[in-house]
Amino acid sequence: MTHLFKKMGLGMVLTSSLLAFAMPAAAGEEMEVGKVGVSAKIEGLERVTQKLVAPPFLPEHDQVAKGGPKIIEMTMVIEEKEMEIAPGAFVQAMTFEGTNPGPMIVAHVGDYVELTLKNPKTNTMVHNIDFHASTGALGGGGLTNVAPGEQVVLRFKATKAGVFVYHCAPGGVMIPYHVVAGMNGAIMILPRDGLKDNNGKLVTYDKAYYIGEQDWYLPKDADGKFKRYTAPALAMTDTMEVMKGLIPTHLTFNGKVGAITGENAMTAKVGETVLFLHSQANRDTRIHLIGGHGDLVWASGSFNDKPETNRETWQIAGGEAGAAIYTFLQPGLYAYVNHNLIEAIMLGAAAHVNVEGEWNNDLMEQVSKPGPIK
Ligand SMILES: [Cu+2]
Repeated sequence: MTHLFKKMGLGMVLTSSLLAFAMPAAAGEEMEVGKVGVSAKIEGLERVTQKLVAPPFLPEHDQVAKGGPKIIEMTMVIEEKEMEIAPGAFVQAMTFEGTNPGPMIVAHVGDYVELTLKNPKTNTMVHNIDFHASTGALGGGGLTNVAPGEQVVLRFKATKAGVFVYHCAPGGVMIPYHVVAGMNGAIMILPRDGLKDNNGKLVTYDKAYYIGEQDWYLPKDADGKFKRYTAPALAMTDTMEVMKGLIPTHLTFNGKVGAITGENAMTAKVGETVLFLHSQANRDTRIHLIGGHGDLVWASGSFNDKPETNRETWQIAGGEAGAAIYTFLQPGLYAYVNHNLIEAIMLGAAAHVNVEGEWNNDLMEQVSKPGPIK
């Protein structure tokens, strides 16, 4: 890594301690766990390849598992890229599969998730992945450090049902830096027999959406304009100064202010049940569907626990993903927001759902149009 930083003229900028953080030990150097090998338990299990898709969509999946546990294989390519997160606001983003958030992965309890993680040599940094859904070795982070030009394969057993964050965690200050550069996503581990409502009854959804909320910390120049950089390492010192203030300059749902609005708004029909999955890898949030409710809410994301019912707003802790189900009863435009409304409207944490169908006057009616006070 040192030569990479030098190549970018950073030898003078980075302190030696920062460089030490930037250079985690290679996988396997530090711990005597997770050695390459074949576990007898997985022999004979069916292997399926999951084709990952860009959020807010989910990969094809069964809500109730068919057959026994499987090995679910997928590949993620790490992409360092410049992204415009709001008009004129550019970041040196670090991503799984080129999107913020990274793609949603779906498996069932008992399945094995087998990820091939590729860090192309065109990248400049060491990356890895910490799955909050997994057990051991820093969530897999200790076994997946890959330098540019390397790939690694990690397999873990899905033992806990729920929605969980995954994120890059390559050591020291690189952990928050990579996470707030966009390098996070989520995985949903469904119970084999599907989701259950508060009475233990099977509940299914007609469609599902994944919203990844991201806090960004963009440095400004002397004129108050957002600064633009040419590499993640070059943006680091300035960005960390903003990060230390803990107040983001932007909050996005799926990588760009307004990403899930207009033509890209979520859609539903009256009578349809929609599962909303929401992750925030770094910072607390609170989700509200303006004009609707959370019929069933797993704010912590744990499907082992009974969902709460009829919530108006649900809090999702930083480093956690949550789930909510709502059956739409009225047509029209719904706003799906972080209900700190300053964060929603002024920083960007808002999305839209367009719902088609017939209006129900019993639920709401404009009895008389706005007019002069009588
Ligand atoms: Cu990374």
